Amino acid sequence: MAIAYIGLGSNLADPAQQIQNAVYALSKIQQTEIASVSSLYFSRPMGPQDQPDYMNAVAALNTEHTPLALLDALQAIENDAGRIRKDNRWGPRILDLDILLFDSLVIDNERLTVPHYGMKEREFVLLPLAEIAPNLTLPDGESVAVLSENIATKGLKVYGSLRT
Ligand code: A4P
Ligand code: MG
Repeated sequence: MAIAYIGLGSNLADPAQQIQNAVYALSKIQQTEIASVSSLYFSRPMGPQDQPDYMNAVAALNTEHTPLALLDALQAIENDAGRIRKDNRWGPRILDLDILLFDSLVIDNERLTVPHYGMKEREFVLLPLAEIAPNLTLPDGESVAVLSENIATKGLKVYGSLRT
C-alpha cells in the first residue's frame, strides 16, 4: 500500500462543484481509499491572468496501484469531467488532477514526473498539503510545513469544506 497526494484544480464550469465531484470520483477508484482531503481553497490564477479564479484542494489516497496505473485512473476522471486538453500552458481547465507525491518515490519518465515539478512554488498546493500532512517531507528532505510557511499566499483562502 502506497500513499499518494493528489492536487485538484478547476476554474471552469462551477469549479467548487467540479472539485467535490472529483473527490467522489477519487473515492471510487479501485483498490484505493481516500485517507484525507483538505479544505476547498479559492486561488488566483497562476499563469495567464485573463482566466477565471481557481478552486484547489489536495487529497491523500491509500492505493495498491502503481504510479502509472493511478495516473490512468486520474486521467479517466479528468476526461469524464469533460476536460479538453489544449496546448495553452497554464490555461483554464474543468479539472486537473496532478500526482504531487507518491510515497517518497522520485519518478521521471515520459508520462510522469514526481514530485510534481511545480509544487514547491505553488501556494495552492503547499497550503492544502500542509493542512492534511503537516509532518510530511519531500523526497529531498524539505519540510512541507516550512515550505508552506515561507510562500506568499497571493490571495489564497479557505472557501469551504469537502465531503468524502
Ligand atoms: N504528467 C507528468 N507528471 C505528472 C504528474 N505528477 N501528475 C503528465 C499528473 N500528470 C503528470 O498533463 C499533461 C501530462 O503531464 C499528462 O499527460 C501526464 O502524462 P495535463 O494535465 O494535460 O497538463 P496540465 O496540467 O495542463 O499542464 P500545465 O498546463 O503545465 O498545468 P499545471 O502546471 O498543472 O498548471 N492557478 C491556480 N490558482 N490553480 C491551479 O490549479 N493550475 C494551472 C495548471 C495553472 N494555473 C493555476 C492552476
Ligand atoms: Mg495536470
